[in-house]
Amino acid sequence: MSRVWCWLILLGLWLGQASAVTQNVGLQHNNTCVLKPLGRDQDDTDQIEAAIERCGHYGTTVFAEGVYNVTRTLQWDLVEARVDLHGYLNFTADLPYWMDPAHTVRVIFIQHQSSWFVLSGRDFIVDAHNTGGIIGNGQYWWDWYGTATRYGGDGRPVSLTVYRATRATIANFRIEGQPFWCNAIAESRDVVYDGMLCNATNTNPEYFGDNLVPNTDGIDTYRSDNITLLNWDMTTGDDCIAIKGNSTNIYARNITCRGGNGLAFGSLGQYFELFDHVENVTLEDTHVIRLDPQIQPNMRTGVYFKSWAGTRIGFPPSDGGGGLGLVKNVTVRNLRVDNATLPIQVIQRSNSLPGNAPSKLQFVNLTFVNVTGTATANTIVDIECSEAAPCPGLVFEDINVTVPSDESPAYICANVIAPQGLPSM
Ligand SMILES: *[C@@H]1O[C@H](CO)[C@@H](O)[C@H](O)[C@H]1NC(C)=O
Ligand SMILES: *[C@@H]1O[C@H](CO)[C@@H](O)[C@H](O)[C@H]1NC(C)=O
Ligand SMILES: *[C@@H]1O[C@H](CO)[C@@H](O)[C@H](O)[C@H]1NC(C)=O
Ligand SMILES: *[C@@H]1O[C@H](CO)[C@@H](O)[C@H](O)[C@H]1NC(C)=O
Ligand SMILES: *[C@@H]1O[C@H](CO)[C@@H](O)[C@H](O)[C@H]1NC(C)=O
Ligand SMILES: *[C@@H]1O[C@H](CO)[C@@H](O)[C@H](O)[C@H]1NC(C)=O
Ligand SMILES: *[C@@H]1O[C@H](CO)[C@@H](O)[C@H](O)[C@H]1NC(C)=O
Ligand SMILES: *[C@@H]1O[C@H](CO)[C@@H](O)[C@H](O)[C@H]1NC(C)=O
Ligand SMILES: *[C@@H]1O[C@H](CO)[C@@H](O)[C@H](O)[C@H]1NC(C)=O
Ligand SMILES: *[C@@H]1O[C@H](CO)[C@@H](O)[C@H](O)[C@H]1NC(C)=O
Ligand SMILES: *[C@@H]1O[C@H](CO)[C@@H](O)[C@H](O)[C@H]1NC(C)=O
Ligand SMILES: CC(=O)N[C@H]1CO[C@H](CO)[C@@H](O)[C@@H]1O
Repeated sequence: MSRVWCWLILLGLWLGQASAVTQNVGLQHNNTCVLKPLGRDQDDTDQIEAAIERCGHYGTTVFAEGVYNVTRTLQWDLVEARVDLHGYLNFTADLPYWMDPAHTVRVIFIQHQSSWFVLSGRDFIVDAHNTGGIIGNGQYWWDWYGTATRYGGDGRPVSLTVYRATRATIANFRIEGQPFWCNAIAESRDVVYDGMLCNATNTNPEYFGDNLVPNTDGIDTYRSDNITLLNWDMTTGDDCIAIKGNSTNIYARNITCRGGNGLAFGSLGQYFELFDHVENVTLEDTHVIRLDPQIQPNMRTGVYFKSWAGTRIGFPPSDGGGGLGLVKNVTVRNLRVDNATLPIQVIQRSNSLPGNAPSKLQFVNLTFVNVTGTATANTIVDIECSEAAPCPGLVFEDINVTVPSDESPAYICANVIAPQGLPSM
């Protein structure tokens, strides 16, 4: 017997449910599908697909609490729909299966990243109520690689990919143990994430003291406009938020980054044939926290901007460079760093070798307001813009970071165009 129960509910009840959310979801249909986990050793993938097929357009899908066994990719096309994901989608800990390129999808253009779960469509809400989301079985993946080098685009799947989505909300979502990037959003617009937890924490003592979890970025944004990130708690070994090419009108507030590389813009300029345009980004009330070094030794930057050099070396996904671009009007306000290595950085030579041409990708009008906390070294601001594209319009206001007591704070400013009346540096 099928464990998917679908039935029609009264319009009044539908309105009652819809009013609890902030988005305008249409009312053409009113299907509701309810699922519960099939239980031990059963595969839930079929019933999940059937429910989304039936209720993913103009309907509601309710997952009861519990753990759902997912054994292959999920691609949800949602239109004027709601999903209440009270439980967890457990993507099997079967690395050889997922690493077979035939078993994931490659909708993310940049670095040809792979995905096992893709949300697309328009006017939808996925609410995991802080009791559900994704189990990524990350420990299995991290142990598998151990300290071996990983490569971007090698097929490790992004946990939650939002692709070609418009007017969507993802709420109260938990991702436990992302093997690779926790989230990616690509080719989407008008999307709000409110409440997101990602946790890549190694618990295997064999690797204590190592960063076993590289590439476990909180989110990468690409070719997307008007994206809001609220109330995020990220434990990672890499970038907490990575704003990549053609991300515009991005707003983030109340973001906690535990371990990793902090807030990132980039890398940009990896594709020599593409222009990376980033404009209107505000990140506020962000907090970067160093973890126990046995668990995560890395807490590199508070916020940093990175571009590839002007010379291309190889091709993406792993290599590249030589791309043009413009990043303008970025505000980072109320950033607190707890023992970050370097609170603020601009660096334009990812992967660069001596003698490579300087980057022509330019950073313009970056504003830093109210940056507080502690740093583990004495350089608290390191701005190394490219001599081929010096940075105008940098503003620093209320920067108050404490350095180790026996040192005095230092600043590096290279290729910065000073405001009128002051000498450039
Ligand atoms: C998931 O489903 C597969 C296929 O039926 C099964 O072999 C496996 O034991 C299930 N896993 C869990 C955790 O139930
Ligand atoms: C998720 O599935 C894996 C097997 O793929 C299993 O080992 C693990 O216990 C499951 N997690 C939960 C919380 O059920
Ligand atoms: C940005 O997206 C939000 C959420 O979908 C929407 O309410 C808002 O109108 C959008 N802003 C613009 C300028 O389109
Ligand atoms: C992340 O997971 C680790 C290990 O399970 C746990 O100790 C830690 O409290 C979790 N962090 C958050 C913020 O939930
Ligand atoms: C910030 O986000 C966290 C979840 O990461 C939440 O628990 C907390 O209430 C939020 N704080 C504010 C002021 O909204
Ligand atoms: C960004 O948008 C511009 C203008 O539409 C386009 O020329 C460029 O190729 C895009 N870059 C990327 C990385 O998609
Ligand atoms: C800069 O971006 C912010 C939003 O992040 C916006 O409110 C402001 O109007 C933009 N300023 C300019 C000059 O475009
Ligand atoms: C940036 O914000 C300004 C002010 O709101 C707006 O005029 C401009 O169109 C925005 N830029 C982009 C790329 O959306
Ligand atoms: C930062 O380092 C200081 C000095 O080593 C230590 O006392 C403090 O607990 C650290 N804070 C965090 C959040 O790691
Ligand atoms: C500066 O940021 C901190 C949090 O990082 C906040 O508590 C404080 O109120 C902010 N100060 C101002 C003047 O906004
Ligand atoms: C940078 O900001 C200044 C002053 O706010 C403004 O005049 C200028 O047009 C901005 N530059 C760009 C490239 O947006
Ligand atoms: C009460 C109500 O609006 N019922 C509608 C539910 O949706 C079906 C189509 O899926 C309509 O035929 C009903 O009128």
